[in-house]
Amino acid sequence: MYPEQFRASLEAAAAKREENIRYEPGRMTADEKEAILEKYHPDHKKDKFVKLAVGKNKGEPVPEELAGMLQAHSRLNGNTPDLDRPDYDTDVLIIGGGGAGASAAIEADKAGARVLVVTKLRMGDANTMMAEGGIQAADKPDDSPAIHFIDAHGGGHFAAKRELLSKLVCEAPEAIKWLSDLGVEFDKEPDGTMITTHGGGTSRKRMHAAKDYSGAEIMRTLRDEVYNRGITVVDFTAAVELILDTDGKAAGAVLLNMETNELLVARAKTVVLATGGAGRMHYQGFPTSNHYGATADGLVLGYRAGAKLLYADTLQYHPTGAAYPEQIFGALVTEKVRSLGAKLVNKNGDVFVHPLETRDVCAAAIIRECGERGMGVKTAGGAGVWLDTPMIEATGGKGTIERRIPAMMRMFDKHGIDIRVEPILVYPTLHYQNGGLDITADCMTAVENLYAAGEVVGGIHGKNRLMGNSLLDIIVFGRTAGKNAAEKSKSTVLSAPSLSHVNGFEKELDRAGIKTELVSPKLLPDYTRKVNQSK
Ligand code: MEZ
Repeated sequence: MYPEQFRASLEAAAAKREENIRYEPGRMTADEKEAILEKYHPDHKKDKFVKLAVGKNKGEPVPEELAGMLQAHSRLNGNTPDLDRPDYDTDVLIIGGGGAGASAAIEADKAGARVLVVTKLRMGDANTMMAEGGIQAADKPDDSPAIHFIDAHGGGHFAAKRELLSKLVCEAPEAIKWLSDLGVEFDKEPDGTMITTHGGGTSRKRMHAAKDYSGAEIMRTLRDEVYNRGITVVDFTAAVELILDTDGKAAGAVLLNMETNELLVARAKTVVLATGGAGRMHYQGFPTSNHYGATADGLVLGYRAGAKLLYADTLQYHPTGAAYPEQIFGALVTEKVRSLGAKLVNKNGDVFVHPLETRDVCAAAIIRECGERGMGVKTAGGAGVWLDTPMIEATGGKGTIERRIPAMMRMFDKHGIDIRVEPILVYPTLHYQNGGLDITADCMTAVENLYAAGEVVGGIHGKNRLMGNSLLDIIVFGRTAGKNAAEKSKSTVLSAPSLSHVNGFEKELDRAGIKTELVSPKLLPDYTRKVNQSK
């Protein structure tokens, strides 16, 4: 039930619904897209970025909040545990318990390696679990990996590392089969063929989904497989520094037991960073669709150890985060809602953008509508536009919402809003880190024996990712990282373990004149209310 203040606008949207259903909004030209991004997309707010003063990407801009973490002090604060007496000794250490970490663990275990997964929350507490709308793969007769490549490359502003994107799209059909064989229940027609839909920027219907909880279904299956294989998982244990050997190869990590604050040492022949994204950094004050632990930890660990970043200045703001009610502010409203026919309309009920423009363009259009144009619906937290969900029932038939997006229906129903009859108020929410650690196609970073997979990686999607290509990349690159880390561990002979890179980084901060009290990695967001101490 919406409050009275929205009534006139809701009535305007309802009055124009029939006309809006018939109306086909045009797509923007390339020039129009560039112009709207430049003016309204948060990535283009130059004053919100600072140039790094240390490390491999010195001189390059990153969000100011990220710069704070990349140029902060080590949590060890000179407190070095005894590296020669490890608490864990393994072949492959996997840091992160989301979809990429789980995929890597399964493949490394299959390859015969001893595997240890550490995760700062619980296995599966990850952005994978929060993904809703689906996973892309070109496995229908009218589609091909080449067409998938063209869609994703264009959507990412032709900035993707071609070898990474090519691997992503070519291995996508096999990734779907792997997941299906493991037990993921994808939506199917009665004859068993996969149901596929469009996402923003796709020229073919290649989104495979498990209703609107695709990520949860995938994570459930991967987590079961990890446990069924008997892989060792240590929950509530964060990595706070990587350990290198004296030759500079990755050789393990210093861990922090999040419950006891005890420091532990894990020795490993190879390490896979699968720490996920950064939504809880709340760049530029945006709300986020991300899980509680998404705090850019992997970027910090990798950067301090000498890995390179790629496109760390590009973030994805999902166009449709919930803008009302406040209890779910920023929560993901899946793009599948638009794939099924809902259009975006302003406070007067007018369609102002094609609903399946790429995410960056769509988000910029909403920001413009609510800002400069003054056509947003005012809320306590700012403004939003309507995502006209009743259009789905009107075009797809009664019952489509309950059948295809039941989680959305439930999320709003809890707050007295029936999305079958009333639209949803939305505004962009911080959703994905396009940039991250630079890797080769075998998932190795610039640090030998340090692999990376999943959202911590940059360059697979260029400067903007299409829907459903992230659930895909955690599988494709997670599996590759696991296989390669296991293989490499067989021939790896480590020299003495060392944290000298941590001391070296501290000296670099000092030489650059950086004065900060911040320590990193952040590990968890801080939502404590800051009270004015002088009162
Ligand atoms: O890939 C994503 O980010 C995704 C599937 C999100 C969504 O809108 O459902």
